[in-house]
Amino acid sequence: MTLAQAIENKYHRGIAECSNEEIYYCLLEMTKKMAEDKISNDGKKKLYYISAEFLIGKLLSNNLINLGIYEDIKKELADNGKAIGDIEEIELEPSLGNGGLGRLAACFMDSVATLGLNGDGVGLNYHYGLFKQVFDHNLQKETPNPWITDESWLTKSDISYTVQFGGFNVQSRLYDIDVVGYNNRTNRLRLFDIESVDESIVGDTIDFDKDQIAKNLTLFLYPDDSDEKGRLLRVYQQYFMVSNAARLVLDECVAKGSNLHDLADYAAIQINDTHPSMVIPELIRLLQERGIVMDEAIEIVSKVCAYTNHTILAEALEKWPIYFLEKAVPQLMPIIRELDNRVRQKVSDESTYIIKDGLVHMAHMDIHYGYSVNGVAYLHTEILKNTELNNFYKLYPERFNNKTNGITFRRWLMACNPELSAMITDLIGDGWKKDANELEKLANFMDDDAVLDRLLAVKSGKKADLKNYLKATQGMDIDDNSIYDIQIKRLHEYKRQQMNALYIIHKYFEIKEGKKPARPITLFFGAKAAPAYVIAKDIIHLILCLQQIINNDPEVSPYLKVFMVENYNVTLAEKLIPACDISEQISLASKEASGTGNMKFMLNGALTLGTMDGANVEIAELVGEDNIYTFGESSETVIARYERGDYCSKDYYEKDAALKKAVDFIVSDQVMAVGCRENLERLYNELLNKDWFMTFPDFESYVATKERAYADYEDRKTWAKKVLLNISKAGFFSSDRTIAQYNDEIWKLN
Ligand code: NBY
Repeated sequence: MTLAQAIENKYHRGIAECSNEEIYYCLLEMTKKMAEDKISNDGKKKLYYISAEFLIGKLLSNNLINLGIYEDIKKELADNGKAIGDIEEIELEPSLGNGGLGRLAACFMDSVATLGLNGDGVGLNYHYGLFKQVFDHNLQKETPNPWITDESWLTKSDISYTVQFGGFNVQSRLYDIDVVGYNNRTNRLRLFDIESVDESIVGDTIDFDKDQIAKNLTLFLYPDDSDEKGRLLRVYQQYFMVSNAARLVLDECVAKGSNLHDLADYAAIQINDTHPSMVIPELIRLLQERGIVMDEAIEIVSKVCAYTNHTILAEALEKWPIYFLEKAVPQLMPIIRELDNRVRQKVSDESTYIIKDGLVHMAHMDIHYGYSVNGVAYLHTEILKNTELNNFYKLYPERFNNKTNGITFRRWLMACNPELSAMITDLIGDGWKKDANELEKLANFMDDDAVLDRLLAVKSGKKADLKNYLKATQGMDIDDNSIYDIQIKRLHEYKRQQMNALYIIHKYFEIKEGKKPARPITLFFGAKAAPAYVIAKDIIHLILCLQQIINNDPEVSPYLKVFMVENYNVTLAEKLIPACDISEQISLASKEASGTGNMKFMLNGALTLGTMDGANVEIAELVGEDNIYTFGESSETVIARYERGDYCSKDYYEKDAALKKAVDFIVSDQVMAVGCRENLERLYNELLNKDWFMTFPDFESYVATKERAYADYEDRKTWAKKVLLNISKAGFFSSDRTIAQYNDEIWKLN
């Protein structure tokens, strides 16, 4: 059916006579129907990817592309005076995740379907998602982010379970979102909700009554965990997620013919970080309820569950107090104790026990009772094996494996950068869309001036698009002749947005002193800080203060501008990434497990400025040192310094005059005039007395390397060659490759 026919059927009018909203809802209906025709449950074994987050982004364009009708629809709309970009604006972005982990889950679901594998994602249907970020007096404020409308991608199913908590029950309801593979099957994202959810307990802020579990359970993702009630609510959420997931798995497998003893032939469960870890004891409990004895239940579950680790930051490896679990999910504690006792009987290394000092270590349970443990980039997995999880590696070396992350090229190139996609297809055909390694063929054009010129022209076009978009949506005045230097990711000290901010101050002084850059520079930031993460919010405050000071300084702003976009999300990433020249990946070496933004930027023709951390290491290896800007201390140096525990940031501050000047500016009268003393002083003191993420030792090499990148930018032809080389090597980072490896080595679906 054409769009015109669908519109005629629905509204009895032509496309040109419809509002953008009417067209959007018609397209929604049409694509949903087409997608649903491709759902099946074939293949004996099925993957269940359980995750607290699926940061799926808007779905319209993505689904049109994957159904193969994007170009036709775009043309039909254009013929009727409508722009597909305007229709996209109607859709609200689902706010079901917060950063890399959630976006990875979304890319993975796309690739699972695209590879024709039978696999669903299982998670929660948060009504207000994370939060909507607004800036007020240079501070982040959090407001609810509703995204569910009457007609949406969600389809209500007839699946519902009674979930038992200590002292009360709730009734669940499953909603599905289609996951449309590229020219392939449709899988589903299965999002559980509570029937008794009550949106009305939320007002204008993200505060709500945390005691009313039966009303609030699925309202927010990661409710504020700065107090005990917030943390307890997360335990309720996690159990609700996995209890529903476990029952869905068992019901589907039984329906397909499993006698449960052979569950591992029917299901593979991937535990995405520790948030779904309770699925292990819950499955054991449910198998026992269905007549299987404990010994065998444990054995079955250990053949079904596999665990992915996404971080080596200790604070993210969840440990729940026993009394939390006793209160929220008392039925699980006897099983967790039994699992711990079995470990104690066979293992002498106490550091691996599940229960220690009144805490339940979720990752320990995953590793002892799962059949696979994977890290998300080569370096990260090595650190897990040799340092962080070394005691477990010694017990189970065969369980450890690496799966370097990937991204879906459908969303992160075809949808967000049709101009570059078209250029690539003109040069090498469209085989790269199914086999990303074909991008290597671009290397044949390294000395073709016309190709290099077109590449630069495509980039200029995307920079102009971004300028126009941010002018229209956020009132920003951007010079598109400037270098676009972009850092977009969650705000965390280890990611070191503060180091970039110190560079900006340094540059500001240089310009004031008459040292003007060869070309204007625009520094972009996009980041949300967790509501209770005080220093992260202080860093946002500093960046916004710098934005105000610098952009309004007539001496400096022709050469340097700073823009922190408000409410950074997938939709904004899709606009920012294609426009980027320099991709900031400057985490403290050893701390960024992988990063996936780094891959998206590379694919879209930005050069990486980064430390040898996470997947940056693999990018550097692929492109060679001339085509990436790396700097800073190695992960070995950093890990050794942490072990010695002798880092003193003040020593660096005293030694490096430029650094000292930049740090002191944070508490200068000039910044105080636009900012809050409390926040700025706190940040200043944190850097001077702690600087846990060691920005000071890397500052000098960061400045020098960034300057080198800016200088290189002026040789446009050499720059274009570096860009082309980066794109040609990006194929490795397709999530199709990652998922093929998960399947070959972990899930083994046929
Ligand atoms: O996972 C990220 C890593 O930082 C990044 O390096 C990696 O590329 C990505 C995909 O593997 N981790 C991440 O996004 N983690 C979280 O968002 C997160 C959220 C909540 C909690 C822990 C981690 N939590 O404990 O509540």
